[in-house]
Amino acid sequence: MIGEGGVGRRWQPAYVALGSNLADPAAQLEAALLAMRALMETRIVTVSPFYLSPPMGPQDQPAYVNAVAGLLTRLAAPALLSALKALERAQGRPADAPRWGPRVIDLDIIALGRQQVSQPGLTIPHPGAAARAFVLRPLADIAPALELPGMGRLEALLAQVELVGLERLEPPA
Ligand code: A4P
Ligand code: MG
Repeated sequence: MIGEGGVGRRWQPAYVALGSNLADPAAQLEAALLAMRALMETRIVTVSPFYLSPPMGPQDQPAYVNAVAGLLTRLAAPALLSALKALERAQGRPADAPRWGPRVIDLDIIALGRQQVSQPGLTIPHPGAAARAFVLRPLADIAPALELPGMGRLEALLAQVELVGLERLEPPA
């Protein structure tokens, strides 16, 4: 049941993919994680290592730093999406940035509990997740036994993507 403000009663696991390729990408991910820690009705439980990954889409843009955060949230899917979009804007991402173009921060909901959501502006699991090594690899670091509803088990999905070019970054000392 969804209460006022999109807050559901039950805590659900959620996985959020983070990506940046502008203005010190690793620092952008750290800033987004800090902001996510302050989200209402939401706790960050775990964060994957950061990965450097070659750009998917237009190649004339810098490499990305990607990671996945594991959360527990009581927010319903639309409320979680608007909270994450607000964080993107607060971090300086223009609302009309080109698709697949460079960005200071991109926050995508990969999964929310066992939900399958398909509505204008929101699809869960994220439709791109199954084909993206820069999502699957960090996700497997924090949730190796996960199954993405309608897509399959993470282990099987991971076996089908090209991992070459993905470089795990050492955490800062
Ligand atoms: N949207 C629908 N479902 C979701 C969801 N599950 N989570 C809608 C988040 N958003 C969702 O997203 C466009 C719209 O998707 C949102 O308004 C939301 O309503 P966006 O983040 O505003 O735009 P975008 O990111 O430019 O488009 P898109 O299609 O989400 O791009 P991607 O898939 O995020 O790709 N290469 C590497 N190596 N690493 C990257 O992280 N990222 C991109 C962007 C391109 N190349 C990359 C990477
Ligand atoms: Mg996105």
